[in-house]
Amino acid sequence: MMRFDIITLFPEMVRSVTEYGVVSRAAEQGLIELHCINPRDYAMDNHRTVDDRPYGGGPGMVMKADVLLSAVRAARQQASSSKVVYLSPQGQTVHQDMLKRMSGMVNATDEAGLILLCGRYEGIDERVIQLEVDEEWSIGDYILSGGELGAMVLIDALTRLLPGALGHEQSADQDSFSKGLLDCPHYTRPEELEGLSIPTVLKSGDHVKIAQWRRMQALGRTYARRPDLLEKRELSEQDKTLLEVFLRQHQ
Ligand code: 9D3
Repeated sequence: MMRFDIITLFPEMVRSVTEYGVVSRAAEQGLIELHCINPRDYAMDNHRTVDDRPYGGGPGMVMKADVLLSAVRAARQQASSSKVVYLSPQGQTVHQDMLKRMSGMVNATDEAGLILLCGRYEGIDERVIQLEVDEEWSIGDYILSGGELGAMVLIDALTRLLPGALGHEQSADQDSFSKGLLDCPHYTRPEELEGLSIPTVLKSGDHVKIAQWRRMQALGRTYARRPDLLEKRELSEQDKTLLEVFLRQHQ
């Protein structure tokens, strides 16, 4: 079981990630557990204030340091073997391989989990990071309004990696990204759509040829669209030949 403790001012937003599809089924099966901690519940004043003005001035507000620290420590008490991950634009960009490493740890120990700290406003007091944050992660180079969508992305991507989360016919390491390549094209009925037919090999019934064709498409599309993914790996002789055939056919 993988446990997620999410520190957020918008718990209902984060919980909605468990309402659909793969993540919903995983939650029903008990493969994951979500616990939300709302910093507002740790605010001490009558107005339950969770933000304050930044020292040094400037626009925007900062999440109140003492309130957030109490919330993080409460989460740590409930989930003592979890790492605290702060979602922020300053973090290291999340990639599939770090998620695999993380899910591998959980699968091995069955007790690890994540405390996902979601910021709002301009961010959180730096001292909370110093005192309680183990890792700082970003989900990509674009600007979000807060950490919740980042936390939901992590919950979705990590849940898919847990044994039993995906249906029997699929598996996490059939996913194209875990092979480090983009996926091949997919087709279903009808056989002709507005004059467009399907590649004949897919109707040949020759499963070796079909697998070769799919591999060739994956290699060709990765070369054309994401050459950075190919530069990181060494292609086998067979993959090199398949890519050459693809490039000859597509010149
Ligand atoms: C426009 C505000 N910016 C001032 C220079 C800084 C800023 C503060 C807070 C930008 C974004 C945010 C909120 N973002 C997140 O909490 C966040 C995030 C993101 O924005 N991009 C990618 N990954 C993440 S994870 C959390």
